[in-house]
Amino acid sequence: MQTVSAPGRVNLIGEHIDYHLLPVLPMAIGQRVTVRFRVSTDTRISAVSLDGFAPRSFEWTNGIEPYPAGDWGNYLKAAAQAVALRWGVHRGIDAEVTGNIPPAAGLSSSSALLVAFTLALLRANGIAASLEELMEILPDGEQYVGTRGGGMDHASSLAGEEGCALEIHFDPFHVRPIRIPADWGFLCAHSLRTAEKSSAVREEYNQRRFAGQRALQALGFARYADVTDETLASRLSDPLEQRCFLHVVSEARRVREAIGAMEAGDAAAFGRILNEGHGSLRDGLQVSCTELDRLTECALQAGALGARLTGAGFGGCAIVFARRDELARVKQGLVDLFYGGDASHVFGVAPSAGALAMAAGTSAVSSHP
Ligand code: NG1
Repeated sequence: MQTVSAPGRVNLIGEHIDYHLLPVLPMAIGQRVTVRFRVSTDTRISAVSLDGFAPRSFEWTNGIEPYPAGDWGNYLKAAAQAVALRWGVHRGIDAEVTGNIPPAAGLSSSSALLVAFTLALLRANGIAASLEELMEILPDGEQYVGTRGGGMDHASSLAGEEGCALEIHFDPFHVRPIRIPADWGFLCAHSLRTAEKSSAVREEYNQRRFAGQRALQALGFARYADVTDETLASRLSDPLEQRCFLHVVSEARRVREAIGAMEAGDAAAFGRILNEGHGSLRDGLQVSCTELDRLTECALQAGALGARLTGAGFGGCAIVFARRDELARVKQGLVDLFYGGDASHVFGVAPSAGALAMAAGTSAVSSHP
């Protein structure tokens, strides 16, 4: 059996802007999806889940029909389809899949599955792929399951570095690890509302993306990268387009400011930027929910320097930021204020190595079948 694994991520700042090709600042986390596999003698791909999902098995062809929406097997098919489009159909695998990333929490469990399964298929067939090549196929691969998302999740899952956040640029693609000050700490806290991306939430997500795109066109720009003037929002007549535009342009500014604060070790400024980001997601883009709003308020009340929803929103997790020596106190405060004493929904997250670094030395995807 061979093994590959890919981490989830928390996005520190830069929400709902990766699909507009603007830079973002996530970090890969310790929680991961792991795929153990044997190479098949033919083109059949089979996977059992150790986490309770039904086994899936399908023929690897150039045009794979999806399972019904919401089926976990679609991420396996998305991986096979993405590899086939670029490298053709090869030998399948018999795989065992397991993970410890809370699902539907905004921590990219689905992208981690897509990344891990893609790496497994590549490794099974001795195909070496670079980060750049993988970034050409994976975000599109995700669209196989219906989300018109960006490339943040795949880039951080692949290229994360221990102890670092990852500044990710998409136009053109490149990444820059930024060391997180050693005395900074992060918690991930679940809002107790699941963010189910495969259902109605997917429509909401796509609607924000398209409204942001229409706003850009209405103002006569080709790329968000060319826009920094937030006051242009007032020229838009459609309220949704106006709110999306303002969020996107101000969030891009916050990413730049947050990187500056991180490099300067200015924890207070970093926390303020996270809080401002949550406000924009709540009031501007309107992708928060009452649970996430209350959770972030409780975190600040408990002594956090910053707290914001992370990921697509509509439920899922918040990222809570504090100095490391304050983290236990903040966690206890949250447990008391938000969770009524139950500590099982809040956990520490540490900046961890991505899938490529985990297989460092050689290449995650170039070992032999
Ligand atoms: P989640 O749903 O948290 O994995 C989604 C998108 C990201 C990004 C964020 C919002 C996918 C796979 N992921 O993340 O690209 O747009 O929402 O910032 O579509």
